[in-house]
Amino acid sequence: MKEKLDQIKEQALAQILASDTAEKLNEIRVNILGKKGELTSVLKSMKDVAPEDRPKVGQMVNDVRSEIEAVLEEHKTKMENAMREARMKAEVIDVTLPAKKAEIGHRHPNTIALEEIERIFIGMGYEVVEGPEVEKDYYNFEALNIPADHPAKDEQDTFYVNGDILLRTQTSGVQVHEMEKGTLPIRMIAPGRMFRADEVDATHSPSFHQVEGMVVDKNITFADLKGTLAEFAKELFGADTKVKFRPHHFPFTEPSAEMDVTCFKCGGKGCRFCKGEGWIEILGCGMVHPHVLEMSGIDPNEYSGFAFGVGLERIALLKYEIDDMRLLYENDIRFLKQF
Ligand code: 2NM
Repeated sequence: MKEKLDQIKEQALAQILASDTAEKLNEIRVNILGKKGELTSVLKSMKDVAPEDRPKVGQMVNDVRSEIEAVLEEHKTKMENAMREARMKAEVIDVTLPAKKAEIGHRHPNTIALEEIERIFIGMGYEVVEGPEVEKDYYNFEALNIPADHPAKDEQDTFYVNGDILLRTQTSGVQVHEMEKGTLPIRMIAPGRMFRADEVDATHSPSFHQVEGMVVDKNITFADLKGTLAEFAKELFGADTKVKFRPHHFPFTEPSAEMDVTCFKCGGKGCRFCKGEGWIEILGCGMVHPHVLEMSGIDPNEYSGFAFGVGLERIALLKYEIDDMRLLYENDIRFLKQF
């Protein structure tokens, strides 16, 4: 009996020391100490032991059991410690490593210019209004005094969804929508994207942005237009900026003009930046055509208005001295971060 117990013990200890996972240890525990385990079966065979020897044998079995349990427990603790240590080693943080930089973006030059323009007009009491990029022919052309056979429609007869619906070629439709609401007076700017069938080069793109503006009220005159746009130019390009208006033609305004500002590099003397002119063209403007007011339900005998349109990219290129419009559309963060 003693040999049998010793053999069980030796075998158990060898198995325990050789096992390297909690599962294996548990398996050993069940195989030896469990209900159907080897040691338990020795207890079950006690009936074959002489009654006077039973206490001694029982004591021997219990001793072996205790010893195996102790070694099991000890090995389990050792294994757990080793595992924890390995995990800690794997999780070590090297605080001397350079941190990962969070790459945050940068506002686009267009956005910076737009926010500046919005700030100026909001300061003068204007509302910022947006409208659809996909527009009806009526709002893009007809309501702006550009009927189907008008020569001005030719060059803007560009991206059509169908015969009646198109990608807007100007943001003026937003002004028409606003006039149709019939709430007067109107003081608004309409920034947004527009589309023309232009080839890509340093100064052209088939998709670009405009900020148009419009005021409609009683007794609005060309003097209001001049005062407002002169103030706008001073705010945008500096207090010393002077403006000049040259006659022009737009179908939706009468009279119409283009506005130049004194070159903010040379102050008007003429330099490379303004190509020796001293002046830089920045926007188109005019008094809203009476017929345009009328078509949108406003009585031109009671109300008058002025309107203007600025190319946003043109302002961004000028203000930040960027010499190629294509740079604005590449979204290279190294380029954008300069402004
Ligand atoms: C420009 C130039 C001149 C303009 C006119 C209107 C409206 F809706 F009142 F008729 N909106 N925008 C206008 C006038 C736009 O862009 C160069």
